[in-house]
Amino acid sequence: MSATSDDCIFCTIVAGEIPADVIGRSEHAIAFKDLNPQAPFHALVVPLDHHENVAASAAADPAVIGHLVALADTVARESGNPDYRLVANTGAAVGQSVFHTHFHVLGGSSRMSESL
Ligand code: DGP
Repeated sequence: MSATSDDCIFCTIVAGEIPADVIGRSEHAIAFKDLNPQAPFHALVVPLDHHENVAASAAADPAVIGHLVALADTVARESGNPDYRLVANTGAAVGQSVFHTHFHVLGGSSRMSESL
């Protein structure tokens, strides 16, 4: 377990070292718009602490998953998307490209969302 990872793009966003379109924060997590949106509303919710995927975060601190879901629900509702999908890719073979735990929050057309 480590709080941050030097070569992790989401750790640099959490640290404020590179810009992101931040739409929500909590004590444990941050939410920002995905750089490459796959749905009309596409945000990422990311824990402040670095782990490589949701399972690793859950193993280290099960409560963090609840914090992520709560923030996802808040930003989805605040953006006018009370109906949404959460996607957590786990492993490169299914498309995970950033190895810092995150949920995709997808609102709007479900057809577009299926590309994830
Ligand atoms: P995944 O493939 O599940 O690991 O999703 C990673 C997502 O992260 C992908 O949809 C693109 C997004 N992403 C990658 N780099 C950045 C970045 O620097 N800023 C933002 N806002 N999103 C990023």
